[in-house]
Amino acid sequence: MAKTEATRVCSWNEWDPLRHVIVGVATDCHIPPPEPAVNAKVPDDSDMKGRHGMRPRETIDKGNQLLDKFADVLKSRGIRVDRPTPIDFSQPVQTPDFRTPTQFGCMPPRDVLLTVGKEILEAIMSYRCRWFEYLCYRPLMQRYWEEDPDFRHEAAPKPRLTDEDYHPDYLSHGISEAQRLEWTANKHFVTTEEEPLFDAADVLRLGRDLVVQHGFTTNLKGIDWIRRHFPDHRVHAVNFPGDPFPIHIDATFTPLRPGLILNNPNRRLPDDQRELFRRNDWEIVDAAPPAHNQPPPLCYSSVWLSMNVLVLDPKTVCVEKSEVYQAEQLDKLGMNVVEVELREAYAFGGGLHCATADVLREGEFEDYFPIQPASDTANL
Ligand code: DAV
Repeated sequence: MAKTEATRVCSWNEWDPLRHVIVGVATDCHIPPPEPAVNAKVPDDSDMKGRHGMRPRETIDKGNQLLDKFADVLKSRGIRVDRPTPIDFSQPVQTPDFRTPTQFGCMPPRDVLLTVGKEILEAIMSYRCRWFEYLCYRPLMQRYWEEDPDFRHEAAPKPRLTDEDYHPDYLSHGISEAQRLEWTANKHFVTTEEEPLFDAADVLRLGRDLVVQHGFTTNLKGIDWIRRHFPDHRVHAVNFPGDPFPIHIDATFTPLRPGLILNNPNRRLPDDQRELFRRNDWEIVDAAPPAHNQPPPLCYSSVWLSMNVLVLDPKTVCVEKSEVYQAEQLDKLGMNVVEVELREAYAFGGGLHCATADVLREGEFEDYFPIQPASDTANL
C-alpha cells in the first residue's frame, strides 16, 4: 500500500492479507520493578529476578535494529508500517490506588491494542507498570481517527489494580512447577475476579468468533466484558492447563488460515473445549518444537515464542530465523516462509506476532464456525 493511500482501519482475523501494521519499538524499555502480576510471571530462576530499571543499552540498540529490519521486510512486501512513540518509562505511575516506580516499554503492541473490524480497542492490562502504555500509541490513534471517518477508537475501562486484584498465594517464592500446574489446571490464576481484566494478546480473532484465554492476564470478568462489548461476535473462553505461566494466547494457539491452528504440545486445548473446532472441521495440529532450550537473556517469555509467527496471508508466514523446526513444519503445511531475525528482541516481551498489531487486513467479517457447540457458555 503506497504511503499516499488513505488510512483505513479494518481487520477481522489473524490471516487475511496484511496491508498495514504497527511494529513495536525497544527504546527505553524497562525491566519492571516488583509488583504482583509481574512477580507471578517471572520464573524464580530468571536472570530478571531482583533487577529493574532500563534494560542494558546494547540490548535496546540491538532490539531496535532488528525491529527496524522486520519493519523493512514488511514494507518491502507492500505493507504499510507505523511505529509507536515511546514515553519516558523511567517515570513512576501513581494513581489513587497504587504506585510503581517505573514503567515497561512499547514492545509489544499486540498486548495493548485489539483490532476488531473497524475498531482498535485499548486493552485494560493487568500490570501496573503498563497502565499508561496506550499513550505510546495515541499519536497513531489520533492520526487514524482523523484520516479514517469509519475508525472506532475505543478504550476499555482502566482498572484499579489494588492488591485485591491478585491472589496472595502467587506472591510467595519457590512455588514448585507441580503446584503451578495444579493451580493452572484448576483455573486458579494470579489475577482475581475483583474487576474485569484483559490483555489484547489473550484474544484470537477468527471472524465472528473471538477465542480468549483465561489465565494470568485475563480473568472471566474481562472475557465477559469483551463479550458484552462485541455483541455481533461469539466469545469463547479457553484455558491451557499445561502452561505454568499462562499469559497471552499467541505462543500457545496460533491460527494459520481458515481450518488450521497450531497448538503448543505442552499446552493442549482440553478435549471438552475442542467442540467448536471439531464441529466445523478445523484441524488443530501440534506445533514443532522450539529450536532453543532456553530463552535469551533477560527474557520473561518461554522458548515457545517459536510459534509466535506473523501470518501475512493464508499462504505466507513470517517465522523467526533461528526457529528452523517451526519453519520446516510451516513449509510442510503449505505455507511460504519468510525468515525474520528477531530472537534478540524477544526479551522486550515477545516474538513476531507480539511485536505487531494489525491496522488493516483485506477481507470481510465472516462466519468460520457456523455450527456452534451446545455447551459453550459453560466456560464463562
Ligand atoms: O510462552 O511465555 C509468551 C507470549 C507473549 N505475548 C510464553 C508466552
